[in-house]
Amino acid sequence: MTNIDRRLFLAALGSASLMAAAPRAFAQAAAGKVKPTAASALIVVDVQNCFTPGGSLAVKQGDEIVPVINKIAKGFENVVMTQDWHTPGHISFASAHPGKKPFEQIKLPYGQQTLWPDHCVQGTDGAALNKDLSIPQAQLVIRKGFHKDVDSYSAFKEADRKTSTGLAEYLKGRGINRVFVCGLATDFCVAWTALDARKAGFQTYVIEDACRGIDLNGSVAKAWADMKKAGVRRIKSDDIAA
Ligand code: VGL
Ligand code: ZN
Repeated sequence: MTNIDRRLFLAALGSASLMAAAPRAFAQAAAGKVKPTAASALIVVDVQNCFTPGGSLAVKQGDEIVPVINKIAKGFENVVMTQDWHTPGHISFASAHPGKKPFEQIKLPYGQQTLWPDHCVQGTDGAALNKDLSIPQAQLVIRKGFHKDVDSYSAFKEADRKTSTGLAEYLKGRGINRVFVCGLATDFCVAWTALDARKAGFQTYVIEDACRGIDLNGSVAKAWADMKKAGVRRIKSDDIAA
């Protein structure tokens, strides 16, 4: 048999006996679904009360991702969650800068900083994880943004772009080489986490229907463009094999 013959033969086999024998497995392979393994981790970013409707920095429809994430998480042995965890009077709060309003920008020693309403203050109800998240196997909750003078959108590196949260080291130490990122908000903590995951050498997927964005001046479109350029793979929850 030539290679072409073999391919035709296999294609014929696939559409007949193989599909009849194992329709589900075949459908998944054919659709190119990605299957989480023991070397994969799901990173659930900032699904906290402040970021869902009713919260102080509410992301539109932020609560709609909770059932989607719960469903995806069932396929993952390894799950890490993050929690934005600011000091009172944190440098990222507009209230810490007299005369400034939320969503304005300022220049800080480490670069440009968007100012936010007070949110996710350590130990408050707003900083708690959404009560409907149901991921009992989650192994680690990594808190970030707890240095008063430095913000941290990324789960890996603080906004000074130097200080590590320890997450890359943790994941690598556990033999994980592929991460799937979801949560809030697409254009800030999710995108920065995905971009830093790429920089740290992880194969990186972002699950678009398990994220929602804030969208300041086109920041969601820009985040997707930056992620694409960095080699982040954009998928939907349906692309993950159960
Ligand atoms: C976030 C703004 C400020 C986020 C956190 O989780 O995306 N955004 N702090
Ligand atoms: Zn924050």
